Amino acid sequence: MKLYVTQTSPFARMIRIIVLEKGLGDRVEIIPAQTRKSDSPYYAINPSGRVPYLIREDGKTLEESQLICRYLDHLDGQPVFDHPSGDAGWESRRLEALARSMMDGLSVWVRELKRPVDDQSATIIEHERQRGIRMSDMWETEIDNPLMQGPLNMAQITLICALQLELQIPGFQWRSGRPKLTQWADRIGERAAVEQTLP
Ligand SMILES: N[C@@H](CCC(=O)N[C@@H](CS)C(=O)NCC(=O)O)C(=O)O
Repeated sequence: MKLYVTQTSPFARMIRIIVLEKGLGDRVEIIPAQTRKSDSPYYAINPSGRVPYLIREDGKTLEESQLICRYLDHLDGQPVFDHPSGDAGWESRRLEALARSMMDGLSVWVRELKRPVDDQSATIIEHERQRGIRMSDMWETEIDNPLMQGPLNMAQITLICALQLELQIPGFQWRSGRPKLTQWADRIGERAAVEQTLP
């Protein structure tokens, strides 16, 4: 299989974590894509121009990080990142959605910072900075949830990829005054698959 990524995309990083966690390194070739450039040759491979993008062994193609994570997790018939059944499943989905919401906002912020300084919107940056503060406060409370403290799951993978966008966004200073979230991120950050996929 071929997996198209950029080294800095948090969405693509989630897939790279799954590849390592599931020991799929021999089956998935990771290929850097040139995104956000007019006439990029990548557009002939993926018309949307986005990453992550997976070309399966049967030639079918998949976009969207959640779908690709799920597909790769199910390849061996022993998924470990599926949501549990019943009430725990709703809780797990709720947490994943919150983490994803945070990542979506931070991705807008990163995208803005990558534009030429004169083209950047101070309004958008401030809007996303405020969202980042509110959501970091929320996670300082939610991080006590047993699903965030138990075995690695999609909510945890999404949240660590979002929080570690601190490496790409100098203004995203979420650690100060949030000791529980800091301790959690430092612990998850030591996991081999997380460490090895740092941007
Ligand atoms: N909802 C998508 C988001 C993917 C996405 O926004 N990828 C960005 C990189 S972080 C991208 O490829 N941007 C290039 C573009 O917009 O042309 C997912 O979860 O995979």
